[in-house]
Amino acid sequence: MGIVTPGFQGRPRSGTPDLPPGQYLTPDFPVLSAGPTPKVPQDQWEFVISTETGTEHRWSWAELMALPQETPTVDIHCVTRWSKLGTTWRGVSLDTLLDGVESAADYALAHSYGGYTTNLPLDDLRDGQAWLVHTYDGDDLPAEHGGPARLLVPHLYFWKSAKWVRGLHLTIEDTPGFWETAGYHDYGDPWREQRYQGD
Ligand SMILES: Nc1nc2c(c(=O)[nH]1)N[C@H]1C(S)=C(S)[C@@H](COP(=O)(O)O)O[C@H]1N2
Ligand SMILES: [Mo]
Repeated sequence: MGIVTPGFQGRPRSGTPDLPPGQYLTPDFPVLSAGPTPKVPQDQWEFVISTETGTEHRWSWAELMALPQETPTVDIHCVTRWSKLGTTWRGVSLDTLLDGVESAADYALAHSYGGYTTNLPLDDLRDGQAWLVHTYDGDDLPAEHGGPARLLVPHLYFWKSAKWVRGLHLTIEDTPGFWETAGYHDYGDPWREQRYQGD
């Protein structure tokens, strides 16, 4: 795009330009969990990326903390219509974790302690778009918000940000997760209001 038209806005106008269609702002931080909160001590915690060939890459808590850390400030959007702008987290970029993982896979199925799953295209976890976070607003991530660590993929609806995440399965074929199997959209772009299958 070489020409900038004065006043042109790529996104539909609404009261708040950072708010996707159909969303409202909340100052709170609601808790949305489909089951009980698993308690995972840091010394028993591990994160595993397994590839389509069965190769496994593992990180202990100490190994995760030894990796380069980032402090993203991002907007989050839940499919139940609340959005929260400017949330600050700390954790490791998925670029760092995927670096050195050899795979021909196009998809990732995130799975959590407690059994929750959610699927994403692998490309959506790359290029500074996703993190494995352990800190929210300067404090340890509270268990109800996914501590010890959760996925943070803010450009998709927040159900894609698996709490208590324990690993990623990299797969050639797309495999729907918990909410996707229940009728939620496979991809979940808030700016295109991809809430449910068929949106
Ligand atoms: N393991 C797990 N991750 C999950 C969920 C869940 O029920 N279990 N809920 C998802 C949904 S629908 C949302 S909106 C966010 C809520 O995160 P929060 O409770 O920190 O606001 O977590 C997502 N990740
Ligand atoms: Mo949600």
